[in-house]
This record gives sequence, structure tokens and C-alpha cells, in this order.
Amino acid sequence: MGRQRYSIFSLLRNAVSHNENWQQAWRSPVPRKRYDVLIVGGGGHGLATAYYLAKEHGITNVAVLEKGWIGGGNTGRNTTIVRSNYLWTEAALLYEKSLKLWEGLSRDLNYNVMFSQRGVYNLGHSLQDMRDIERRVGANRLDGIDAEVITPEQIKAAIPMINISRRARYPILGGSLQRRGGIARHDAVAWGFARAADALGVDIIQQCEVTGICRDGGRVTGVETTRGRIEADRIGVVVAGHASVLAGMAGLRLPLESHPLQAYVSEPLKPVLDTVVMSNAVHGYISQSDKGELVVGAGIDAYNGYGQRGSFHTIEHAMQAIIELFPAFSRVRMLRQWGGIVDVSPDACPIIGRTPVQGLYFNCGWGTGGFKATPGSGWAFAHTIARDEPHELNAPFSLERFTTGALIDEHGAAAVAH
Ligand code: FAD
Ligand code: PYC
Repeated sequence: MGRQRYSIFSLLRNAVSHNENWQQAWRSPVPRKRYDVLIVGGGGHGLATAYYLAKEHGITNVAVLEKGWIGGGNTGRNTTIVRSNYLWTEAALLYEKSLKLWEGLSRDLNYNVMFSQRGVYNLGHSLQDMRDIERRVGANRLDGIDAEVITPEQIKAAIPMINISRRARYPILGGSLQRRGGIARHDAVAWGFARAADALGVDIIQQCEVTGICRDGGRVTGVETTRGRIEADRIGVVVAGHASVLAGMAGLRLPLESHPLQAYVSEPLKPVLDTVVMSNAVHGYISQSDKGELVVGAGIDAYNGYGQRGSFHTIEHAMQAIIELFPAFSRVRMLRQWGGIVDVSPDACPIIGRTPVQGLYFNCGWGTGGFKATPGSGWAFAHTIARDEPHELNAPFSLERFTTGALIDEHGAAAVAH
């Protein structure tokens, strides 16, 4: 797309030609019998991993195996909030690496991922919230990450529609602001990484479900799929909410729980909200998409499951919170609701690294917050697979931390309580 020259005439011609002149953004190859590296999962993280394997490490004999269509998992279901304001240095530096990659991503991929740095507000509704916010802002600044503590009046000045009344059920006592945070266009992220990876020689194979992981003793040898057996000595698994299922195929057990997480969008409105507002305490977060829809997210559903839907009371709760923050939105009609399955780890941090099976790597446990990490996660995972050792940015996020006890508790910054 970006490589084609556009004129008003070519736009018109393409508009009336029923796509017949459009170039394919990536190929649909028949899977080969063998690859150097297999990536299981064609979400943003898997596609980014394949892209950085090819771009940064020159490993191009790679296939991404996706059971459905690329970006059809959480990548296409999330509320696209991007920020790096995590509490502990280990996590903050990983998310900050990702944010820096976001800042150059459209240019790097030659594809507009519509990354919009419109700022992210995290609201505080109690004295304890405000103490936590102040602590986290201080920690972020020590790590060189932009963060500010702000007053209710500053919030009101920036977001005139917000309700800062002290008589609200959850009054706004202040908040934090990360100005470099924002949102991006989720499917463009999947498509941009897919197109760029394909251009470097990566095979993207959709409708190809991995049904088994083959081992020869302690090392991995390939996968069984709905399109036959494919061999490889190195396999990276990046399947978000289904990580435990894939781990089970290799005889491993991961410290993860899978939960539904819901979101919904309104009818399109004229521009009314030019930033992102999140409230951890009331379990609601909101932004406005470039199409005009209000994009609203909820807390996780408490039960475990793989059904990509959720329960009504969770939506109702989030809606009450949003309407209290923005009373004018009570008149807006909601259009669609959906759910995705998130993989929650005990310390609300990801697992990125080797497993006890030689050549088998897992990248999972991003829970409710992995979209923002898409480029950084792919970058670090590619390094780990290419070198068979973690980069210093993801070394603290190994599976071993659950036996050594070196946990990194990010429940406070995870934004959605779990
Ligand atoms: P996915 O995009 O889910 O990709 C995994 C892929 O693996 C899927 O396409 C799936 O089909 C495939 N797969 C599964 N099993 C197999 C198999 N056996 N064989 C082959 N393929 C398989 N994060 C943020 O940072 N900000 C947010 O605002 C945010 N909001 C969210 C809101 C909701 C409602 C949800 C559900 C999540 C949200 N998240 C958010 C989290 C974020 O979406 C995820 O952490 C992130 O997108 C995970 O990316 P991924 O590429 O690992 O997973
Ligand atoms: O991690 O910022 C986040 C987030 C917002 C909504 C869901 N996750």
C-alpha cells in the first residue's frame, strides 16, 4: 500500500473496481515441511516476533501459524491503550522500550498504525489511590518515564465533560497523566507487522491450528496442525488466553488463569473526548476512536473460561462508572459488546522466555495489558529465540521467578483489577 503511488484517479479507480486492482498485503503460502522457527499465534505479539526475528536477527525461514485469522484474538478485541507507567523498574523499562518502538512504528513498518499520543489519565478516588499514584509517578520519573500528578481542577480544564463533583459516589481526588501515552489502531498493528514480516520472507499461515507439540525427549521437534505436521527446532508460543492449553500440549503447566475481559463501543459521535481516561477503582476506562465511537472497557469477569463473552453485571458495573464520570454519556447508545480471553499471572506480569523443553519458548501472561507491549514484546521475544537467552529487558520475566520468588508485583499498574 505505502509503496504504491496514489493519486485522486487511482483512489477513484480502486473505489469502483471491487478490489480487483488491490495488491495483496501478504501472501497465503502453503506451509513448508520445515522451518528454522515456528511462531504459534498470529496476534500482534506473534507477528511482531516474526518481524523482529527477520529484521533484527536475519532469521527469515519463519512461519507464523494462526488458527483463525491474524489479529482475531485479543489484538482485535482490546481497547488499545498504550502507556508505560508501571511501578517497578523491571516492568517500566520493558513497557518503555515498547512505547519508544510505538513512537517510530508507522515509519518503521511503512504502515500507519494510527498511534495517537493523546495522553492517558489514571484517576484517583480515595486517599489510598492518591498515595499509590504519587508513589508510581515518583518511581516513573526516577526511571526516566514522563509522569505527572494532577489535580481535579487540572483534569476538568483538560476534559471539560468530566464530573469532578465531591458529591459523586467515587469523587475524583486527582490523578496521574502520562502525556506520551495514547491509543493505536489495533487491526492496523496486526496488518502492519504482517505485511512487513511477509516482505522479509516470513510465511503467515492462517486457518492453521496447532493441535500438538512434538518432543524428542527434552527438546522440541515440531508441531501437529490441522494442515499437517511442521518441523522446527525452535518454537515460540504467543497465544495469550490459550497459553495454558498450548503448554499442556508440551506437558508443561504454567502459573496462569484464563478470564474473559469485556469491552464495548457506542454509536459514532462527533469528537468529544481527545484523551484517554482510566479509573482502576471503578473498573472503567474510555477513549474515543477515530471513527467517533466511545470505546469503553470493563474489569475482568471473575470466573475462568474460554468463552469469548462475559457476564452482564460486569458491563453494567463499568457503564455505571463511566456515566458517573461523564453524566452526558448517559444518552449515548451502545452498539456492540465483546470479550477476549486474558491470561493472568500471579504477579500481573508477563512470562517471556525459555521453558524446561529445549527450543520451546513461551510469551504469555500479559493479562489485561499486553496490547501496549506489542512491539516491545515481539522485539524481546525475537532476541530470546534468536540467541536462546533472554535480553536484559525480559530476563526478569522468566518462568523461574515463580520458583525463586523474584516476583514483580504490578497489580496496581495493571489498570484492570485482577
Ligand atoms: P492475541 O491477539 O490473542 O493472539 C493470539 C493468537 O493465537 C490468536 O489470534 C489465536 O487465534 C491464536 N491461537 C490460539 N490458539 C492457537 C492454536 N492452538 N494454534 C494456532 N493459533 C492459536 N492491553 C493493553 O495494553 N491496553 C488495553 O487497552 C487493553 N484492553 C483490552 C481489552 C480487552 C477487552 C481485552 C480482551 C484485552 C485488552 N488488553 C489490553 C490486553 C491485550 O489485548 C492483550 O494482552 C494482547 O493483545 C495480547 O496479544 P497477543 O498477540 O499475545 O494475543
Ligand atoms: O493496560 O492500560 C491497560 C488497559 C486498559 C484497559 C485494559 N488494559
